[in-house]
Amino acid sequence: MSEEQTQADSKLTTSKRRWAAEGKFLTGKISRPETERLPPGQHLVKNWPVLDLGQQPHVPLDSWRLDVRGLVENQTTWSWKTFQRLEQSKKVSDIHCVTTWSRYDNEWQGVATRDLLDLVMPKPEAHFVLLTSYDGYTTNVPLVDFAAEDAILATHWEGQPITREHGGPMRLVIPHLYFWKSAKWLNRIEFIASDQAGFWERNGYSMYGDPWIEQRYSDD
Ligand SMILES: Nc1nc2c(c(=O)[nH]1)N[C@H]1C(S)=C(S)[C@@H](COP(=O)(O)O)O[C@H]1N2
Ligand SMILES: [Mo]
Repeated sequence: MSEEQTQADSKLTTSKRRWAAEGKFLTGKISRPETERLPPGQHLVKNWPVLDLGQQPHVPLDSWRLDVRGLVENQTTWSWKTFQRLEQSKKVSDIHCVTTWSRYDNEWQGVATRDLLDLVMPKPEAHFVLLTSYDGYTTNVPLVDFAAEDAILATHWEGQPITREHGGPMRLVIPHLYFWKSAKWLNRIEFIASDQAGFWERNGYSMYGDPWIEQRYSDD
């Protein structure tokens, strides 16, 4: 059995595939971030649920790496030590999981994706980003969304190192898309010319994932 098949067999993964097939949670409403804070079909939580494929890799800091590859001027590998030397930013954002929970006012600290982009310099042909994590998870986003002003390669949440269950030592946060785009335990960022589906995107979920128009599933 492939690793992806093993991951895909967890109970939640099976349910999430079925929800995609049935269009579950779709309200047909549209709301706008300018006037409403909670996207359609979402409910607010105060705790922070853990969602993943069921394997939470332990990545010791001395073997942690971030590889940037593909269509960039400067392909780079950061170690934990060299990553800490990059400019540090703080961002506060709301997060929205496709399973319908949202959580407000999360304070993140780490490296703004824009600061990383300034260093690696995507080539003009680069239009999409494929993210790969230490648990084998993949997800895809357009480069412009990866480059959003509040997107961050986060090492801290509410002033504390991000715990292993939430994607530590480092995870991506792209708050304006459904949270499955925010890869935990991020290991590799590849810049590509045309869009390539990641794990959930091959399992019934949207290539883009805009919570404000309930873009949950593949054909929405
Ligand atoms: N590496 C990795 N990243 C992942 C996932 C995963 O299974 N593996 N799950 C995604 C999903 S579906 C969600 S909702 C969020 C959950 O993050 P949390 O567990 O910190 O709430 O992580 C996303 N990033
Ligand atoms: Mo999710």
